[in-house]
Amino acid sequence: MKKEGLARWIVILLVLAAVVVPLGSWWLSKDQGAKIELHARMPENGGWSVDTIQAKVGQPIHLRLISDDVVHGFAVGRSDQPALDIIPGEFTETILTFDRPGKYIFYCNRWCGANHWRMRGTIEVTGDGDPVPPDPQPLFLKLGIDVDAPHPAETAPVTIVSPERGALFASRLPAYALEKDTYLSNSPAKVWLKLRAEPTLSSLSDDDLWDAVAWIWQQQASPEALKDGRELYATNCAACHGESGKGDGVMVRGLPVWNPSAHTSEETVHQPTGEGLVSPPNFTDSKVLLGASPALLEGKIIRGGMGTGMPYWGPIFTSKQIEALVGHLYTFAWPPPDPK
Ligand code: HEC
Ligand SMILES: [Cu+2]
Repeated sequence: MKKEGLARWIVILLVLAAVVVPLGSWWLSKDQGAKIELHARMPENGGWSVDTIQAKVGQPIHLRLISDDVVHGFAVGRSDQPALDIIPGEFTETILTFDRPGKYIFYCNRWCGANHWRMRGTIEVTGDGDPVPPDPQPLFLKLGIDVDAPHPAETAPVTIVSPERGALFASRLPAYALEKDTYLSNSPAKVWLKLRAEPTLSSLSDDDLWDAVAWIWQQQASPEALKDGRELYATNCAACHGESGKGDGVMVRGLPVWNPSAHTSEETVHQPTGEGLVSPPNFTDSKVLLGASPALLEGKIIRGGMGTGMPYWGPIFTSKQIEALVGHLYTFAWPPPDPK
C-alpha cells in the first residue's frame, strides 16, 4: 500500500515536470527577448528580409544578421550603437536594447549599389518610459526656405579666401556677425552683402570682407565637429558628391548635372525620391555653397531631394551630426582650418 502511494506520487511529479520545465524555459527565453533573423540583400533583390521589427522597452532583441549577396552594414539611426558589417557566408549576431519607446530606423551603411541608401527598416519600440521626443521644427521650415529653389550666390570672391587673414578684422565686425543665428539663417554671400553695407567697414576691401566671412564661418564649426563631419561625409555622401565635393562620386559619373530651375515644375516635385538620379552640384564652385545658408543645407540633408536621388537623412543622423556635416560642406568652399 505504501509503495503504491509513492509510485503514484512519482508519476504525478514526472507529469508536472514534463509541463513545467518546457513552460519555464519558454518563459525564460521570452524574458530574454525575441530572436530575429534579418537577411540583407541589395534593394534590387528585396532589401531587408524583415523591414519592421517590434521590440519592448528594456527587453533585448537578439539579431542574427545574414547577407544573401554582397557585404552590407547594419546601423541604427541616431544611436551610439556601433555599425556592424554583414559578410556573406558568416553570421553576425548582435543584441539591441532600447530604453525609450519610439520608432528607430535601421539602415545599411556599406555601399552595396546604386540604391544602397534605400536599405532602411523600422524598429518599433513599445512599452513604458518617456517616448523619444519629437524633433523640434527644423529651421528651414520655420524660415520658410524652399530647399529645391535655385539659390546661386549673389556675389562671390574673385581670389582665394583666407579665414586666417579674416581673423585680423575680427575686432571690427559688428556683434551680429558672430551670432549663431546670423550664421544659421544666412548664406555667406548674404552676410558679405550686409557687412559691405556697414559704414564702419568701408575701409576694408571686398577681398578683406570675404576673408572675414570665411573666418566667421570657421568660428561656427569646432575642430571636433569638422572631424565628425568629414567622417560622416566620407561614408555617406562621397559616393555621390565626390571625395572633394565636386559632385563626381562613383555613383553619379556620367549622369546629367543637377539643374535646379528644371526641377521646380509640378511633375518633377511629385516624382518619388531616388528616381532620376542626377549628378549633384559642384560644392567647390563658390556660387553654390556661398549662396546657401546652413538652414537650407540642413533642410536638404534632412528632407532629401525631390526626384533627384538625394536621399533624406532626417531619421538617420542627430541634429548635431547634421550640423557637423554642414560645417564640413563649407570647407569645400574655402580652405579648412589647419589641424592642431
Ligand atoms: C545617391 C546620391 C547622393 C548621396 C548619397 C548624397 N547626395 Fe546630396 N545630393 C545629391 C544630388 C543628386 C543632389 C542635387 C539635387 C538636389 O539638391 O536635390 C544633392 C544635393 C545635396 C545638397 C544641396 C546642395 C545645394 O546647394 O542645394 C546638400 C546640402 C547635400 N546634397 C548634402 C548631402 C550629404 C551631407 C550627404 C551625405 C550624408 C549626401 N548629400 C548624400 C545626391 C546625393
Ligand atoms: Cu548598402
